Amino acid sequence: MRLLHTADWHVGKPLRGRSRMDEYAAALREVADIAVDRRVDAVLVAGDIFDSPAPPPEAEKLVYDFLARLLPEGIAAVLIAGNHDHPKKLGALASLLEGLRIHVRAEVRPPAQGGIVSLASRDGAEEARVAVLPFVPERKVGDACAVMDPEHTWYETYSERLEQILAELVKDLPPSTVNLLIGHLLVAGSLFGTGERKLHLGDIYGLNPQQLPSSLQYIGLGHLHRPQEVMAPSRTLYSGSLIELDFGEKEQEKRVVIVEAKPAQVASVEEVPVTSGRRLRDVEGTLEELRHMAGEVDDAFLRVTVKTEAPVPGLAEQVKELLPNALDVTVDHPRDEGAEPSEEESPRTQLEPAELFTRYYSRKNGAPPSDELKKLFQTLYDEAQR
Ligand SMILES: [Mn+2]
Repeated sequence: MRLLHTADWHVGKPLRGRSRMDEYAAALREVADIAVDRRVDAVLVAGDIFDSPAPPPEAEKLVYDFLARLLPEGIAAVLIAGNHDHPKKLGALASLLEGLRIHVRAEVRPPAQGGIVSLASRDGAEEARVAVLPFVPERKVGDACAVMDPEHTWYETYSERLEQILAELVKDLPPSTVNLLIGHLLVAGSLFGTGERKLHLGDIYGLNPQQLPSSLQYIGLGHLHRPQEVMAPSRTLYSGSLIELDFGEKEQEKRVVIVEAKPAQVASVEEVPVTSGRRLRDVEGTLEELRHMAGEVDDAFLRVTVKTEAPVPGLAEQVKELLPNALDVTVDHPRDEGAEPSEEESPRTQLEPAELFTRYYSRKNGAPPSDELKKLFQTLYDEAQR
């Protein structure tokens, strides 16, 4: 069996007010192309299909168009709900889609009632069983614990419950089929963001890798947006998200996982890059340096720090004109912290408001206000006094 594992599409999520629908459309086309080119038997989507419980119609259209593209190719699909998906909404079309070999699983179910999805390969010669673990809300376990246990045991109880659910799901899988799991959950020891920081159980509601089933050919996870392999008894990967969804994901290469699996063997995996999303970048420099950079940032969304010796009115606006994809502009200039006279020398209560304003402005911006600004302050102050 050949499968394509993807997750965390978050279709519809804007970035600082900018729509990214064209990027989601392009990325989903790219994934469908990969599925068709590689002749996979099924696409597995491990949760967070939509970004919001009430996704915009454009987002729904992109997802259903993606699924429609698989139909004539004979590619099946299994989709589970993540914490961002509304389980009832995602599940609304489930029985209709089931007949099209599109298996939507929005809530946890026992094996015989949808918890295990049986898939035949395109040629009908092979069979896979996919155990599904949609996101289990922390509070569902937490509420029950809250009445009896101290809070630190909640994490433990959550992981124990998930371990029990998983064991129950996979216990009767036959050794003659390709056995897989897709789940939307956190695994301790995984990396998140762009650094080397790892998640630890006790800080998160999740599982230790050893609590995942050990008898499967492959486990495809969703929830963490950074693609990575998890050191677990069965071969386990987070596919990561499709595009860099926010600046916490900058510099992450996005991808999907092609899984090649045979019964009773560890699956082999190949990670295929997905490059449709725009890059997210932090850039820094003087206005002059940024001007030179303008040609080489392509269409990346930018977080800009502009360096200046002293405050320049309208600097952020100038940067945004220069770099239209700057979503965030921070002005950075040296501040003279020691400039403020001590309280003893001149208690604030003895100073004129205009003088207080001048000191405040100087401390905040590293330079005194212009005469024009001082005059404006005085005018406003006088008006307010009337
Ligand atoms: Mn997610």
